[in-house]
Amino acid sequence: MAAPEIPTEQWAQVLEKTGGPVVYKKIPVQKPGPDEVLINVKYSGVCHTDLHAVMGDWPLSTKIPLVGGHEGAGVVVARGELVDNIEIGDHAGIKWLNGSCLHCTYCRQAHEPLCTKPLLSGYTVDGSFQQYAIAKAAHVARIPKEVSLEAIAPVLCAGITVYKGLKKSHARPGQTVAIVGAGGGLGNMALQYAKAMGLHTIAIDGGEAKEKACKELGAQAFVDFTKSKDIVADVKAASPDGLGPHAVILLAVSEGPFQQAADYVRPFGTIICIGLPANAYIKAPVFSTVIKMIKIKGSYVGNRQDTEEAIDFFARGLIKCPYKVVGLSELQSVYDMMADMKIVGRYVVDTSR
Ligand code: 8ID
Ligand code: ZN
Repeated sequence: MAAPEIPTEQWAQVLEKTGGPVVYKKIPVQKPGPDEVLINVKYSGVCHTDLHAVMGDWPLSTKIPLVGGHEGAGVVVARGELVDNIEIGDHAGIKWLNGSCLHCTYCRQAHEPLCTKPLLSGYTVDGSFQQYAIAKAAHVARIPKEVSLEAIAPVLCAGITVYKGLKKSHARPGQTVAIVGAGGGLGNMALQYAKAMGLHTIAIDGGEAKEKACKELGAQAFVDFTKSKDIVADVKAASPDGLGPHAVILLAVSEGPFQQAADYVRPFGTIICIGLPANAYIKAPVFSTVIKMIKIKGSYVGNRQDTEEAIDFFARGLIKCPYKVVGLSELQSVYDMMADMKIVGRYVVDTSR
């Protein structure tokens, strides 16, 4: 295949100071290093993590200036001289873990998200809110050509993360999982992955638009946290035998649910913490945690195998989540809606406009 023409300049959204706003401007196109690929990003999902990066509300600093974005789907247009396992023209994805050392004790055991020297897309290295982005070849997601690039973009973080979290919950087909923050980007994906894995779901979020979306995505029950007078009782009541869900997947960007889940998860159940509200703490009563034998775990994105599996579920047509496409130039307005909790599902930006 003839080498594609690569411009020297491109459009990007740049965070020039923590707190924002992001600035839509032209910046140079970088050249890939020996073990890297250059991806012509066509579409990128907007994850709440990108907003955390803008706000600087986590105890981990970002690079500045920063090009955000870590759900970028596109086409490989250049590769370094050491790269021999992905071709120019292949479809590929930029995910949160842009690269890892592949050498530390965690990488050696395939716990790559725990790498001691990780490169994080759109956080410690520039990400996918630009037309040409760089990633380590070992880590780029392989996307089958028949799959829509705009539809798969949100799988590259949201999909992988919730799929991994559901696996780590050890909930089995036929059991019930509560998805907290089900109306958001990760939440919508979690409802679809859970359904594909044969699980019943209780969706928890706020407002009629999110309720409608969650039910369309397969939620058996919806508990509205803005209306419920007793969330613990309502979630238990929504589980088939009233004992509570076998697992809880916490995706909300608020602290409350992280302090409530232990009260409604069923005995021997598992709580998976994924959402990352700023300055928040998890709380559980020692007595009932012990005698109910509850497990509380953190779950952080997924490794390369989880990535392959999450994409495979999508490619088989099992994951259909609604998303809205806007131009990359409109990214700041997406952040504004996200900060107001107004987004149902995911926004995807089209880098051509
Ligand atoms: O690897 C990881 N652990 C990982 C990967 C990707 C994202 C973690 N995250 C984190 C993000 O940084 C963010 O903190 O997961 C969180 C959710 O990301 P998102 O799904 O992209 O955010 P969103 O689309 O804004 O959805 C959040 C939903 O939570 C609901 C909101 O209404 C919204 O729909 N919510 C809130 I805020 N408070 C709630 C509550 N008390 C609630 N839902 C139920 N109960
Ligand atoms: Zn993300």
